[in-house]
Amino acid sequence: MNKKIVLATNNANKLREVSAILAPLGIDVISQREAGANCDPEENGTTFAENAMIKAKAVYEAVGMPVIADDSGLCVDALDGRPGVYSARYAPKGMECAKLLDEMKDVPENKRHAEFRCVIAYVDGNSEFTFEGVCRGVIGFREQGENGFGYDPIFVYDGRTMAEMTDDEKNKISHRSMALKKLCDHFKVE
Ligand code: ITT
Repeated sequence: MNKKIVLATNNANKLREVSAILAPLGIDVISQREAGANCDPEENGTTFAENAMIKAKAVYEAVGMPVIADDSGLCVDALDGRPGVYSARYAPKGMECAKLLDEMKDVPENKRHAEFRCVIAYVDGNSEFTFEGVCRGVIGFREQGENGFGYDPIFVYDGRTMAEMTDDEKNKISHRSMALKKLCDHFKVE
């Protein structure tokens, strides 16, 4: 794999996490803005893979160098997988945890399982691939922790929310790191 890669995202938190995961492998992650792409394509797919591909292709068209995109979200068992691909649009930014906690206020502790899913799409003009990562946990009963973003304050993994973890701790177990590991395994990046 090319050691310089553009990340197709407007989400600064994803950029920080992906850069930190790939930097130790010698892969230099550039933001789409740094690469000169000002893209925000409509994510009208019905799956994480479709939406990840839409974003990767739009940025590849603009920059002409290898691109990865991340489409991700939270799938809650008790809500039949919602909010899923609509996670970013489920509530106004900063309100997503409160809304989900309210929707789940009557769901008992043993029925609060959920998973974060992430699909990384890779496009370089010759080939395109998608890689999926999953991280299972449970939805807590209140927001805890200050780190991370999105649903991290209510997603409990091994007794702590992702917002209570350092970036390094989250990056060891996250859906994003699992998907990126598959990408690296595919390209045999050491
Ligand atoms: P881009 O499309 O520009 O990459 P986005 O934030 O809109 O940025 P998505 O469409 O993939 O990205 O939506 C993902 C949403 O799912 C994100 O906004 C969060 O609400 C949630 N999410 C995904 N990964 C998460 C994580 O690691 N921790 C907490 N919430 C996460």
